[in-house]
Amino acid sequence: MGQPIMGRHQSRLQPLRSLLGMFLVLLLGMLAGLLVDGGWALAAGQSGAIAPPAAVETVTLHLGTATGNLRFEPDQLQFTAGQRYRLVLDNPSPEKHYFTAKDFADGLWTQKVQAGGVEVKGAIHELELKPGAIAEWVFVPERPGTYELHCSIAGHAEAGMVGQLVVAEAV
Ligand SMILES: [Cu+2]
Repeated sequence: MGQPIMGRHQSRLQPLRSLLGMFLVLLLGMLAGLLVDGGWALAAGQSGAIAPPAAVETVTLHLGTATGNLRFEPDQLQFTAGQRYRLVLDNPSPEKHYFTAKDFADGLWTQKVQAGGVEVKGAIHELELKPGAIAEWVFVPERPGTYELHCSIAGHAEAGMVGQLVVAEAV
């Protein structure tokens, strides 16, 4: 009596298992899709060259604060030469600010800058961010050193809107 019942149970479980398997495959596919949309596509750049997702490190910098403080948060960023970065700049403050770091920008290779649906390519020395703006800058620092960063709006650097960008030697 017992054997046929077990057999029936097994055959009922079989389709369930393959359904579970399909779900797993779907989930994995979705995760892979997310990875491609997130890091991989950004790393691919204009040439279409595919770089592995791990090659891009995201760093976030706030220009000003929501309460109107004139400072960068954080006020020091660390990079390593030869590593690809996606620097996400945003302005949570009620006024316009600049990311100005000419020497830093001279010593790197910019892949692209993206903001407000517009993608800019080529050399970048300064970025202006209006209140609420977000920009993404993908680049590779090439020259180790310590570089100064400031906001070039009159009075802002003097009020403390300065920072340091440190590029360490390639490992
Ligand atoms: Cu400013």
